[in-house]
Formats: sequence, structure tokens, C-alpha cells
Amino acid sequence: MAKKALISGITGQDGRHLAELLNDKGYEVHGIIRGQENTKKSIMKQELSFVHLIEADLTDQSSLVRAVEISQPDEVYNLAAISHVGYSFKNPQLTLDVTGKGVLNMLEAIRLNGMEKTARFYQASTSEMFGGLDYNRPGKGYDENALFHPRSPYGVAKLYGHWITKNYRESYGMHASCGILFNHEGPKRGIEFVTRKISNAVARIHLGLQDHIELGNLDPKRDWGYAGDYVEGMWLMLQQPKPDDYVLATGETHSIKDFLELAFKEIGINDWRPYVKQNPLFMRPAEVDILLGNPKKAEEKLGWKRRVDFPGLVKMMVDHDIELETKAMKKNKK
Ligand code: G4F
Repeated sequence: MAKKALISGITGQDGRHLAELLNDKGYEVHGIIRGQENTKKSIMKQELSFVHLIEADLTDQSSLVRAVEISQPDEVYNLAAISHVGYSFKNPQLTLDVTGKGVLNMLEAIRLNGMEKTARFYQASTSEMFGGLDYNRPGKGYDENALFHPRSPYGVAKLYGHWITKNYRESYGMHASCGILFNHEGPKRGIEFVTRKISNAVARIHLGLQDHIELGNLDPKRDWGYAGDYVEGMWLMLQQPKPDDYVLATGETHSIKDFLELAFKEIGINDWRPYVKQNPLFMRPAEVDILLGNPKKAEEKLGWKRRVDFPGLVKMMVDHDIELETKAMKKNKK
């Protein structure tokens, strides 16, 4: 019989990659969608028609109990969150409700269905929990034992989700694992995140549709990988005999300036500076200056390894956005 998976956050970048992966592996895939997201619903029906959509909300306990009851999952992947760090500063309480307490609601939904011993659970933890302040490990990077010091309402809420997942593992013997994922990007990334914002703007500059891009702080460094590689790691965590926590990262860190450099080179522009304006609107009250992950445990224990490197990622995103914008231009001309 086919295994069943329940994914929250199915309309996001990771949810879409994971749904495809699980479908390819023969799973029956169920996805949680908020009731009023009609546009997203129709996109999902076109793109991922195999997904069984269930209307529920991470802040509504009873709806999650129903989602678990309907889907009877072997595996639950909790990917839903308010995931934009900048937004979390403006909406800290909503972020706590969804990104923090939502994890508890999901764990409780499994327990209230009496499935804590049968359903395996994945929690999307994040490198934002490290906060970049304890960066005293040059060349080593943050691993599973590094200190947490979140620097945003998002990071703080995620840390609650991380610890409540560990608590349910220890208290109720749940097969509950946390993936501490460093930034992972790609063509499915939302335009509000810096990599996609750049790749999209570069494509539009190339096609003469805009002449510059406005960004915030250009100095922070991130450990950027490809999202398609990272969902494989999520799945591998739930296939292990015992639950555990794992860092998924590339082990390299690059600044936003490095991303700009490569992205503009893709369209034959060697100096990106004249095309970039800084706008304080995109600055954050507190910044994570540097993130570098150490994926050794995942590589050794899960056999996980990222495939796409940094230049490959930038190229993939710029090429995709040039194609997308070209298609849109042609459609508009008709
Ligand atoms: O792309 P970002 O918004 O990603 P951020 O803040 O690193 O968070 C992402 O990765 C986390 C994993 O570490 C996830 F947990 C989280 O959900 C999300 O996926 O910003 C990256 C950097 C920041 O330093 C930001 O200040 O880019 C800087 N930046 C500069 N200008 C900008 C902009 N970020 C955005 N979003 N937009 C700008 O115009």
C-alpha cells in the first residue's frame, strides 16, 4: 500500500519540491491549504494535480486534528510558517502564533488522533536560530551543537518550534526530527526573498523592462543551496530508524554582493553597482551578518549531499527568470 504524507506549507517553495519528490516515490500526498487561498488552490490544481488538498490553518487546532484524521499520514512534514524574516519584525505576534505555536498545534493534532507512535514528524527548523553572533568557528560552520541566538521574531518563534518538537520526541517517544536548514533557493523561491528578487530583476534589466533594483544591506553572508536538494534531506531524516536533528547546508558562505556579481555576469554585465540602489526600507532592525553551516552529520549519517553549487544556483535562477519574463512579454504583446 502507498505511504501517505501530510505536508503543511504545500504551496511554498519547499512544499512544492517535496510534493513532487514524494509523488515520484509513490506516496499519496496530502497538502494543507488555508481555506480562502483560492488563487493558490487553482495554481496547485494545475501544477500539482496529484495532491489531495485539505483546508486547515496552523493557528486552528481543530482544523489540524481534522487534517490528520482525513489523511491518516505515515509522515507529516511541517513546513508552513511566516517565513519572511523582515515581515516577522512587523508582525511578531502573528509570527509567534503561526511559526511557533503552530508547531505545537500540529504535534497535538497527531497525538489527539492517537498517532504519536505511528506517524513520523518533520519540523522545518532553520539556521536563523543561530543568529550569526556566535560566529567563532571559521572554516567549521554551525553544526547541530552550536549555540542558538535568534535575531528576529521569526528566529525566536522557530526556536520554540524546534524545542517543542524535541520535547514531544522525549516525552511521547515520537519519531520527530528537526532539519536545521540553511538558506535554500531556486526558481520556485518567492520574489520577496533576496536571491529571487535579484534573479528576477536581472532578467528584467536584461530584457529592458526595468533599469535598477532596490535592496537593503548587501554585506550579509549566507550559506545558499538549492531547495530541490534539501527536500531530499527532509525525506531521508524520516527514513532513519531513530529520530534526530540534522543541519543541511553547503559548507560555503557568500555575500549578497557575490550573488549580484554572478547574476549580472550571466547577462554580460561586469559591474553591477550602477544598477543597484540601497533603500532603508529593506533593512532590518537586527541583522544576521553571517551564516555558514556544517552538514557533516547529514552527509555521514543520511548519505545526503547537495548537488547544485553556488554558481550553478545563480545561473539556474537567472536563466529561469529570463525565460519566464520573455514568455510574459510575448503573452502581453498578443
Ligand atoms: O532572502 P532573505 O530574506 O533570507 P533570510 O533572512 O536569510 O531568511 C531565509 O533563510 C532562513 C534560513 O537561514 C529561513 F529560515 C527564512 O525563512 C528565509 O527562507 O534575506 C537574506 C539577506 C538578509 O541579510 C537581508 O537583510 O539579504 C538581505 N537583504 C538585502 N536586501 C534583503 C534585501 N532581503 C530581502 N528579502 N529583500 C531585500 O531587498
